[in-house]
Amino acid sequence: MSDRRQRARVQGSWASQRPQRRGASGHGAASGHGAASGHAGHGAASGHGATAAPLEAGPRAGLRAGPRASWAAGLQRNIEEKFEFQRPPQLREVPPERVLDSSGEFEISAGPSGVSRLRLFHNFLSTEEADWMFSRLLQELPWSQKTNYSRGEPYEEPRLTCWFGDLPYTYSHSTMKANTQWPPDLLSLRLRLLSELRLPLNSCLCNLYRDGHDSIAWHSDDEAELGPRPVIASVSLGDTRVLRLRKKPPQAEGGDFTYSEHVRVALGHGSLLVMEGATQDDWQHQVAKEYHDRGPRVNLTFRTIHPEPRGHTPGARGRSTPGNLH
Ligand SMILES: O=C(O)CCC(=O)C(=O)O
Repeated sequence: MSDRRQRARVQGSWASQRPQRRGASGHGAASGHGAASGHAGHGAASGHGATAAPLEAGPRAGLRAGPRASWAAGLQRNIEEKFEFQRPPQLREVPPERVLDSSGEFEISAGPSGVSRLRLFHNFLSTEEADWMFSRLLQELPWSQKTNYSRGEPYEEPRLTCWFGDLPYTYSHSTMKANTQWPPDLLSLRLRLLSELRLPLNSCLCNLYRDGHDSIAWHSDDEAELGPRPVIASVSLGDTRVLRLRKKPPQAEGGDFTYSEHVRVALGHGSLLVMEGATQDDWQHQVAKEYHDRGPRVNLTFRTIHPEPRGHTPGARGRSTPGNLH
């Protein structure tokens, strides 16, 4: 018998074999098996038993029935295995990063601590205003490198900073002294923000990223002197850098940000980003180092510093990334 015909018969026997598994010895089965068993050298009746046995009695019966029946039984088992549906394990997906590229108001989360909101104004300053402000502030501000502390160890913050405000400001276990000598350009920008945003911004942390290697690590602006639900109004000048935000994971996840939501905003020359609501409670942000050329960038983060009821306690509540390493 040709191999093809033989396979057709074997398959036919399987087709009629199925009902028998519940105990019936149907005629269709007998005729099909008769032909197959004839080839194996048995009578019709024994042939029926021989092909039925491997299906019901396992591999030992297959041995009795000869190699072909055993092969058929093995194949039948494979077919049955194939049809067994197994639900794939539920894989937890990393949420895609949300990119904010147009000006507007964005609710980035809403939870027990409230709504976290970003407001982005790409052209808050005209190019002319931004160019003027950038060249003036780059030259005139008293930039210096701050020494921070992580687990008691000092490290140089990889950017230059200066501080303006009636009160001191402490972050990363190092204090910037009160400084009321506002340069006129910075003061006029603060007054413009006061009138346009109607926020009592009384202080400014100025940051200079000299090139792509300067950065600020993941943190929240959540120090005690910023009070509850701090608002940060951040004006950028110079080269574009990317600000990333990541949602703080629930406590049960033990500080693992793998599955946290992420938001990305490119902050260009003359842009204003306002972070408000629960953003500092529920999210962290960073400006990461970049490995291609970046020119200098000045970032002015206007904020409201509150007098602390029991006087200033440096680092009463710290930035929330342990170590805050860069
Ligand atoms: O440079 C920026 O855009 C962010 C600065 C910042 O997060 C900070 O100084 O707290």
